[in-house]
Amino acid sequence: MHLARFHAEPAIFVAPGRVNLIGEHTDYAEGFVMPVAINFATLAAISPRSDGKIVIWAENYSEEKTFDAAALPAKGSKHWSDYPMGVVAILTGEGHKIPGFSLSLWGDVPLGSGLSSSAALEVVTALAVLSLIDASYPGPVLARLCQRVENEFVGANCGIMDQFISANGKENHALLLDCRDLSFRLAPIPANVALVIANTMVKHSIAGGDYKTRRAESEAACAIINDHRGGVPFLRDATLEDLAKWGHEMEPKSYLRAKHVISEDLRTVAASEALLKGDMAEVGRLMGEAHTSYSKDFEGSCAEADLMVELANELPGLIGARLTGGGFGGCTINLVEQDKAKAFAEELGKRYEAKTGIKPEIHICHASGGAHRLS
Ligand code: GAF
Repeated sequence: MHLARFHAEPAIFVAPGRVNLIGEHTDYAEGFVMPVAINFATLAAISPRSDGKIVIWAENYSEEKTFDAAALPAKGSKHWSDYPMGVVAILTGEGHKIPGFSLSLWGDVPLGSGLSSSAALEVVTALAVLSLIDASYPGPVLARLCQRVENEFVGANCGIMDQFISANGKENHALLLDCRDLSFRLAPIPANVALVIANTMVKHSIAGGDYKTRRAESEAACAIINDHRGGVPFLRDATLEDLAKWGHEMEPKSYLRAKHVISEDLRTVAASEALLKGDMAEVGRLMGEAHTSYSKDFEGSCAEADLMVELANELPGLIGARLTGGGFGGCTINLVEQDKAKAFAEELGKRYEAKTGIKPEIHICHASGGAHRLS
């Protein structure tokens, strides 16, 4: 594809999407998350050009965009090219001189489904563009740069989770990340456990107002605790006792958002310990609690996702189910006994369609490695 279009042999890179097992809306509160890189990914093929242009072909949109490498846009324009061009802008801001190049992009991470197609696109572009100038960064630093693409160029106020797991995921493992210092530990996912991802087909976007509102509400609660006892710049530093003491001073919604975030951090660390011990029943139990908290206290779910979780809980083989990602739609993650996964996926799809009239996409996935060069 790249060779035929640009008449140049490319270097090829891949970066995965992700599913988060537990730890939702905790990353920007400097808390804990436990995502997994999945076998849906974005590929980038890159070759240098000598005319000073940046030409990007997006196979999924059948669209080509051309930019002048010497006159980069300063901000996004709500177009898919914001993600690759945001990477170029941030790397330029870091002092790299990025020459002209041709870039071909293709991906199978379902778009707008909460599986981090945008993070995969940023990370794969960063690897590709850095290869042009013989530069590289350690995975955690690369993730921070790509998060800045979202925050500073695209205008989405997200945390570090998605870029981090895309850059640093490990095959057959979940990654418990401390979003404060970016230290992490890997926990193996047992071979007899399948990751069944069920797309409600309700579109999800973190650029939308709900993500921002929830973040602001939880941060308002944090400010109240911090005013009382100091040392609480983020909800990561708050406790349930703090909430019990000062919750009555908070707007009711802020209180509930903070209750979710503080308790979610506790659940996420507990789930990682359970996973390390191979205690899958406990992991599943915590995922169930996390969904209830996400839905009832954080109000980050939607009727379709709640239904998908409820239906999953009726089926044989389920270990744990919850809505994954930024919320208000997208996918649920179901940990399912491997030998029951196929029947589980079929039955879940049927029952969901019967109740909603919507045909869901259900995928049996596995934990993949992080971003890397293919050739
Ligand atoms: C989205 C964001 F991009 C992440 O940073 C994270 O906040 C997540 O929503 C919610 O846990 O994926």
